[in-house]
Amino acid sequence: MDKVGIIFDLDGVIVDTAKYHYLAWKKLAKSLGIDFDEHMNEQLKGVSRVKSLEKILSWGNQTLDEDTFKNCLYSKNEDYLNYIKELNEDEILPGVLEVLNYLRDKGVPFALGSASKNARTILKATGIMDWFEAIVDGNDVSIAKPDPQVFLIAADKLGIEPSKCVVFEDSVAGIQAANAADMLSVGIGDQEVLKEADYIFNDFTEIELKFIESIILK
Ligand code: B16
Ligand code: MG
Repeated sequence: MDKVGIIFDLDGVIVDTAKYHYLAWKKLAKSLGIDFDEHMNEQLKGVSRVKSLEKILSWGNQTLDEDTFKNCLYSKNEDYLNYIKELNEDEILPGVLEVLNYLRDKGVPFALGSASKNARTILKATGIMDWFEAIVDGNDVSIAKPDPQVFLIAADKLGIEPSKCVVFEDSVAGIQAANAADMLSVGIGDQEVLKEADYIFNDFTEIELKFIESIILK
């Protein structure tokens, strides 16, 4: 049997930082006079910072000059960093540590595959950075999800064939990226939103260890 590798998305999968991205984007959109709701936010999950701002501007039929665009990115990130400045291990989502500990016990390697340029800050703050065999984040990729690049680099760093990797994701773009990488996709969140995933759970507390066992033995 070939070895299996697991790749975890970060925001919305390991930690509930997706809500802070939402609040920071909402504030920025408001400052530009653009309405922004949770349905729009769903389309930004897993999407890079630059692409997210481009989408918000297109929804508001607006364009910005280069400097203002950069200032908006900066101020959104400052707000986001402000929200996460007191982040600690208590914000790891329920059920996640049980799964990570199980994988560690079984010697199954796992990697991070996140679009966020703040991923390392978050992993450090939550104390689980060293648990990951490989970390691939927004600083390492040139093409954002739904392109499979982030997960393919993670598989390569783990030294495991893409078809033997399993991805846990909360975003539509991330599920599409995992599917495009020929990986098994596990959606964490709403059934309707993540319908392209191979398996879907509301959250990690719904995932039984026998499911994890079944995917690592596949
Ligand atoms: P940053 P993930 C993604 O992280 C978020 O889902 C998305 O909302 C965010 O815009 C993107 O990271 C970039 O984040 O501004 O911190 O670089 O879900 O792929 O872990
Ligand atoms: Mg995510």
